[in-house]
Amino acid sequence: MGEAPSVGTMVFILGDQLSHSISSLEVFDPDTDVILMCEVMDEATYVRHHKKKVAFIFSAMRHFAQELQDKGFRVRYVTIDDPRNTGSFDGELRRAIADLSPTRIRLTEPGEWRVLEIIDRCQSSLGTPIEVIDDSRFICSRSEFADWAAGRKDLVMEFFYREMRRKTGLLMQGDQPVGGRWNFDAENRKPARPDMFRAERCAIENDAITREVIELVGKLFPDNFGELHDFRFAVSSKDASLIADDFVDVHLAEFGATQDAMLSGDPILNHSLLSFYINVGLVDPLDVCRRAERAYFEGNAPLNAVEGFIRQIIGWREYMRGIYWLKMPEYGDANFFGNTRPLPDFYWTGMTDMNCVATVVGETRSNAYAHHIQRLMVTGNFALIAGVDPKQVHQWYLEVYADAYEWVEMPNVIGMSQFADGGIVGTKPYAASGNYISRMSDYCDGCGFNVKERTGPAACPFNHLYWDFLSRNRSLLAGNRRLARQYATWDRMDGAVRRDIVKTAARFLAALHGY
Ligand code: FAD
Ligand code: DLZ
Ligand code: SF4
Repeated sequence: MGEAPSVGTMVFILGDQLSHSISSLEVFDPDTDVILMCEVMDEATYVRHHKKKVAFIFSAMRHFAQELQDKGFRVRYVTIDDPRNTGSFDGELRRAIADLSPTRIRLTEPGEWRVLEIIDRCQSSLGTPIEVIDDSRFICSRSEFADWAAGRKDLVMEFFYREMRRKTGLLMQGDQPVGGRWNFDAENRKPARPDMFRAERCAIENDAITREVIELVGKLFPDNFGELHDFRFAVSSKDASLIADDFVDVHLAEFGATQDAMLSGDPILNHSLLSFYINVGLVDPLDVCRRAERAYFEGNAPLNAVEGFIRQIIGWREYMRGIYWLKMPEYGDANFFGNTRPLPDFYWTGMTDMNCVATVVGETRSNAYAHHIQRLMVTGNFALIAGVDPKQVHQWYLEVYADAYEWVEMPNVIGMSQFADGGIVGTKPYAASGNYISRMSDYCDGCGFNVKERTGPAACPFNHLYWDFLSRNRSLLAGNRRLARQYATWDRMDGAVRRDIVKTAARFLAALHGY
């Protein structure tokens, strides 16, 4: 990486901007321009990320830098263990400016508010102009989302999704949805069965770069949550594309039917495992949607699966980003229920008799992954009905999942899962009793609690906490028409039973750290 004394534009590429088509590189001139990439302690420690998450990002960054160099681009790559590394984005920008004297800096807008603030501060302090440009990997720009949201009373995802279908033309016949309906979710709620179809996943071998990074992360972050062994992430766009192909060819057909199921010993089922790669830029979201659409038109996957998959990406994913940028920075402080309970220790240790929670935390520790329903209806649901401080819940999700970046994690946690935004993302809280988990999984079979009981020490905690949650938050939720049936059921219950439920929940919560 020989360095000439002065350059034209210095393109700053962040760890989640690993796309060859990233907008900051669109007008790159290999003769005069240089790329800056840096592994910095500030990013690696602003939360205590899962070890696999850090290893994945560093290895993917190093592979991307290598690919850029192979194209003949000049790259200044600063490793985390470089003794000259200042440990921060602004420090590395400052050092690179001192060494290279670029005339300007260009970068694609950062995904997170926090990083944009760092860049904004650099604008005034560095003395070199910084050009921040839109991230064209998203289908809907921040300003387009703001226009869509302007003047709307409710920001319902389903309507936004229809706009994205029209904009992309995905699964459209003229201006009508293929199959006559926009949404086939009703067909996507099949429970877990041990004999359900789950094909082998394609395996990725770690190369020398990845092995070196794994060792380094083990040394630098020994106390972070999570295990490093059995690291099987793709770290290049080539390998990530193989995973995308394998998903579309082999697993997509069953994706819809098993989307909400949970099964002991199988954390993946037919999920795509693509969020890591899409979020750092190794897989293009629109491209994988077009591949999925092709599978439908070629008769290789049913419409419910393909529509469901495409909706997650052009609907939910884009919508979450839009909400994040629309509502930040206040969004991070949202706490509709005023919850203050600390996050129980078992979110880290997995030491709880609740088999569902222990399973999901254990898989999260091993894989830095859990699928959507595990995140929403097990760990998220428990935190919600137990009244945990949403900020602590948010921080946990940001730390433990390898696909977690604040712009997508926060609206999923603060909004969808914890209803802390009071109903911007969701129309009602995703609170559920043990009955839901029992229906959708096999977790209850191996549990120390009884899912059929609502009161007493053996009762499934999700049962009494669910009713207790509704009861203690009645003044905030009673006006929600989607909860009218639940409140009517609560009111019909015998008074003694209701008192018993509240008492069982209080006892459980008082001893929470012992479970
Ligand atoms: P699949 O089930 O195969 O879905 C396909 C793709 O759709 C995903 O790869 C992802 O890109 C997209 N997608 C699906 N659901 C969502 C959603 N709700 N929001 C945004 N994109 C979605 N997703 C993240 O990428 N990062 C997070 O930090 C994150 N935190 C979450 C926290 C909670 C509490 C909840 C309920 C969901 C969270 N999600 C997050 C959304 C979703 O759970 C993950 O995207 C998904 O589990 C990733 O696994 P997959 O690639 O196998 O997804
Ligand atoms: C998440 C992360 C980590 C752990 N480390 C780095 C890093 O060392 N260098 C870098 O450029 N990016 C890293 N990232 C990703 C950034 O935090 C990411 O760009 C922001 O979260 C913005 O979305
Ligand atoms: Fe979870 Fe309750 Fe089932 Fe146990 S009985 S696995 S706590 S839902």
